Amino acid sequence: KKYNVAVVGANGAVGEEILTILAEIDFPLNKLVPLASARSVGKTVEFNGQSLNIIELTNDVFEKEEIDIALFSAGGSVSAEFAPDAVKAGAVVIDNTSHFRMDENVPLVVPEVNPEDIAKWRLSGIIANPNCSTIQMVQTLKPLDDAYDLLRVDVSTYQATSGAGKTAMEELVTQMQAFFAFNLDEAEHKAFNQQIALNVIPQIDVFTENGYTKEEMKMVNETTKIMHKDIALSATCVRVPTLRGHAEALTLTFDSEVNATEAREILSRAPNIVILDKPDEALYPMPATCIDKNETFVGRIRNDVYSKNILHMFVVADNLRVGAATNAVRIAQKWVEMEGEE
Ligand code: 11C
Repeated sequence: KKYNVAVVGANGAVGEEILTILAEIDFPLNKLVPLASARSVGKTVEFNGQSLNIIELTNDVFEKEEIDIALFSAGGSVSAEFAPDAVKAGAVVIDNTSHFRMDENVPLVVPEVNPEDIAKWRLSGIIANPNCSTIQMVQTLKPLDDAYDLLRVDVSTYQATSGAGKTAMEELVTQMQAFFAFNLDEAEHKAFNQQIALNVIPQIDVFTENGYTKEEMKMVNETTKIMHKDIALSATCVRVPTLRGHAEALTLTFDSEVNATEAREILSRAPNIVILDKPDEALYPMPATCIDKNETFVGRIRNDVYSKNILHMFVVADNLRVGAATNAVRIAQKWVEMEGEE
């Protein structure tokens, strides 16, 4: 069978990546329908060497276009309004926003970690894609939890501007240009509430009552849901002046003794993980080397100096791909596989 696939937010930072990945892989596609708001009608998107006209996102477009799979990445309020229309039209929705993630009738899936949860899609017609910083982390946690029983995660992130969309990337570039024109002090900031050029901002999203930001609490709550386990987790999420690629420093506490060499071995066999860990050759993961890649890169794996049950490591992935588009497309591929078996 071949499928009619809609991409909602097709000209956004994640939407464009979804189109690129669908063209790169052998997805059983009958037609691709790029959808966006009325503002984008008249624009085109590139798909597989062709220019496709953007079609307006309306309540009845999913039915009209006979959509089987709808990939949403146009913001939570757009998903809230239009995902039910797609479901009503018979499509499975794979939603990249945070809107439905913690809904108990919506599976939250990272295919390398909990692919079996995709089978619950019929409860609501929706499968949620986790937050970018959660995805690369749980891909790394899962094989280590299986081996050593993970108790606690302490994570600090170094998140790229593209996590906040195209305009946020532009804001960094514009501020750097202002710096070279000697007027950075006068440069505007809208996407971030502080200057991002030549700075780091220890705030992503708004603060909640407990002193953590929403981004930090997403990492806590989403990890528990995906891994089906109450792992103690504390996150400090930080925006850094890069364009693409989120980095994370992880401190992992296990119920048993761990050995960094053995952990490296285990991770090297894990799906879609690549080890870059030769410190004497200055080989470790960095945002600049993970752009456009569909794997998660892990390095600096080392034992704690004081406790035999603690490991430290550094994890980097392309937030627009692994953290969003690639994960969504991998969910779609698994869903197609499961549908084929029914
Ligand atoms: C960022 N992680 O880097 C955020 C963006 O819940 O899908 C992703 C927001 C989300 O700014």
